[in-house]
Amino acid sequence: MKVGIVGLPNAGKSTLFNALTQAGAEAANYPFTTIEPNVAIVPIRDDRLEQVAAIVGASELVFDTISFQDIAGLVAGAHRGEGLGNRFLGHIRETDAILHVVRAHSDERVVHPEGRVDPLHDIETIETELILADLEQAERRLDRVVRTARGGERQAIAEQAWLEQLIAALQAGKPARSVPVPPEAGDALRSLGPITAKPTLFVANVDEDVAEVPAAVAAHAAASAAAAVAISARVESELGELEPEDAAALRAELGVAESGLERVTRAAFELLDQIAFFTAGEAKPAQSWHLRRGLTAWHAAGEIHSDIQRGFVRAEVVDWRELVDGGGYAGARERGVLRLEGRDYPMRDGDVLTVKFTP
Ligand SMILES: Nc1nc2c(ncn2[C@@H]2O[C@H](COP(=O)(O)OP(=O)(O)OP(=O)(O)O)[C@@H](O)[C@H]2O)c(=O)[nH]1
Ligand SMILES: [Mg+2]
Repeated sequence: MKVGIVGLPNAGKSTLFNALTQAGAEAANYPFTTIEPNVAIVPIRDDRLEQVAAIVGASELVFDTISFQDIAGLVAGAHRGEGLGNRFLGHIRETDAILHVVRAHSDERVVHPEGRVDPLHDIETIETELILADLEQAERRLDRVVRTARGGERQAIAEQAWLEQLIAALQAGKPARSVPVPPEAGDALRSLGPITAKPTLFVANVDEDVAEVPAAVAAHAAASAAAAVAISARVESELGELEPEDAAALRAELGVAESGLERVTRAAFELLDQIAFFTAGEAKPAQSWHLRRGLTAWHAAGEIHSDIQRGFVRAEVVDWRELVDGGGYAGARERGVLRLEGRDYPMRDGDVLTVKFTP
């Protein structure tokens, strides 16, 4: 899962990025990778997988990962190349979701590019830039598609119609997600990658002693089918520098049970409608995976390996808690909680899956 971070300059993007990355590094003894200084792949630590691994005697833990891409702040005019932000907009076209950091803390020592703290206004500034950037991209794409459509190719004709509708919507200040792609247009959405079609998570960067998302931000998120969480980037980055036990103790004192990384990951899973499932065996790695809700054991097999999907015979499925309570696979089988399922079984969050396949 790839998440791109956007926001105004000084909103707290890099502070949050660093905190998320550190939290990932500390959450698991896992070599998180920094591909570039501003891209981090962070393990999604999952307590359930740890318990499953222990009960089946797995050799190691391999957590599913989430990647974050930090970009420079966007300013008004970014789509025309103002500031540094424009250069980075291209990087986030390939992400699955947008994490929009908005300043909501009142620390006067931190300069606000427009000299006042107004989260809703800031959100609108960024959203306008993203819409304009998508507009420019869509117009460029239309030029190309029109030529193919003239040749009478059906998919290009459908794509052209969609692009024209999309351009009109963007010009009216509406996000790309408001214009659904007709099935005849095939991969049009993926090839354009409009930023304003991506699911969005707002992170209100709040004062240390605030736990709630500002009302205006919450209302805006609700109106645009987005999610919102309140996080103090500063607190998270300070916690990230402590030993894990000390950080946990301090968190308990502050009354925030989950780390910023856990909250962001949970919100991203919900936003993208993903579930987690596990694979684990004795003396083998125990691993966590994600899958879109509603997809089947056959799709899950494909996540693990294309050969396993191709040779799919049946699935053995057990809920992680029942596996742990049963003391492992043998116990779970005795209790009758280890089920045989076919390829169409819809996977559930927390399922432990073993695929039987013919190589
Ligand atoms: N008081 C307070 N200061 C913060 C918080 N988060 C970030 N800051 C400060 O705000 C300043 C800007 O933070 P960055 O994380 O660099 O902001 P950014 O969004 O990455 O900015 P650009 O990269 O310029 O777009 C730094 O001095 C941070 O220490 C916070 O939660 N509380
Ligand atoms: Mg930054």
